Amino acid sequence: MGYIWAGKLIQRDIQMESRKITAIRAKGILAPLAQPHHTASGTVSEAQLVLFEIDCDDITGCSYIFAYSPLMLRPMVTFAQSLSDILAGETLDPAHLFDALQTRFRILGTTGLVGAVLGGVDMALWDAFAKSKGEPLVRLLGGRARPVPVYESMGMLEPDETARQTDAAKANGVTAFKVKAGHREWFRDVETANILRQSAGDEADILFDYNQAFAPIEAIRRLQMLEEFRLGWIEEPVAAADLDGHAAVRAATSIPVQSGENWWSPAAMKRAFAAGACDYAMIDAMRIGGVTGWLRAAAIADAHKVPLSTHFFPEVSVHLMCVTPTAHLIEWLDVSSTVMCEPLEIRDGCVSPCAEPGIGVAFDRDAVARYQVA
Ligand code: SMN
Ligand code: MG
Repeated sequence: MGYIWAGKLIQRDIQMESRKITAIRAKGILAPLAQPHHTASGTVSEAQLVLFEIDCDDITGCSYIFAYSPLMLRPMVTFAQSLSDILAGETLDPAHLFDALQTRFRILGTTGLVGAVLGGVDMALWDAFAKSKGEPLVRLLGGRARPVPVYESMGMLEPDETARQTDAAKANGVTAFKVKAGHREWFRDVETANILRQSAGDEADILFDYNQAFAPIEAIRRLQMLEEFRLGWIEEPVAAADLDGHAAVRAATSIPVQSGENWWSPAAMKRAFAAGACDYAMIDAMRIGGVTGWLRAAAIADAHKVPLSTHFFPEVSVHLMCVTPTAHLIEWLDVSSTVMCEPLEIRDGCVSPCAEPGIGVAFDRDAVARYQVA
């Protein structure tokens, strides 16, 4: 594309405008976690990741997704690689391609494996697009990079380990602390809230995550025993899809209800808000539809003035939080540093977007070779 300026034809760098997708590579990784992450609904004991590298002519977009089971790695890799049949030769237009892929898989459905992989593709395409413009994603989206406060996300731990991990995070400037709760015995939750409040301090934000473990009546019963600890939120007290159950819990407790990591689209957020399911929202960049889905969800959260936090994927999420009007807290739960060239780091309780072009995801080749299983 060219244009006339001052009587001369200025030949724009058409390369910038017309990069085409030329290859999609996906790898399945099983990497160690610092420790198993126990929740009321199961344990995550390894980092089961699918790494994406999408070549767009001379630029490669990178991203990763979380598979939640080693059994999902090979099917996700196979599906990701097969998308080159659809995407090869397409121009690098991430939002357009997101909508085209959503339409393509509408009858099948874009949740689960399909939704996860499409979210990873979207994040990689936006990484490539930002690189093609020479900008970190936050700048490409018209935002200003800034430190965003994190919440330390801990598993279901013994009291002394809860205290130790809280103290370590506090030393790094963190002021918000989440634990997985929903122990079999109700009094262990009370014990956990007590130790967390004592370790974190009176001013800190202490957060509970029940990971969908209870029926509304049991969640309400337990929360009545926790009111004194001033929890900042109770996350997924009942099944993620039980919006009326969330609303019932919300009506019965003064503790704000948090939900959203299991929303597979901005429309799912809209339905939750319409049902009065939550006071806060937290979205997962993979599940919500990558960067494209996030931007649309952030607009819905803004329209409802709902504070928006993140689930996993801090590297890309921190760029997006800088352009999220109701940005709240970024989850800090490390599942990616073992395969990153330059892992994201907390400074003074915050993380910041990368300064280099893209989303800040680049894989360590040796680590990938060490942990690749699919
Ligand atoms: C969570 C879910 C799945 C694996 C680890 C942690 C949790 C969270 O719900 O909010 O991080
Ligand atoms: Mg959670």
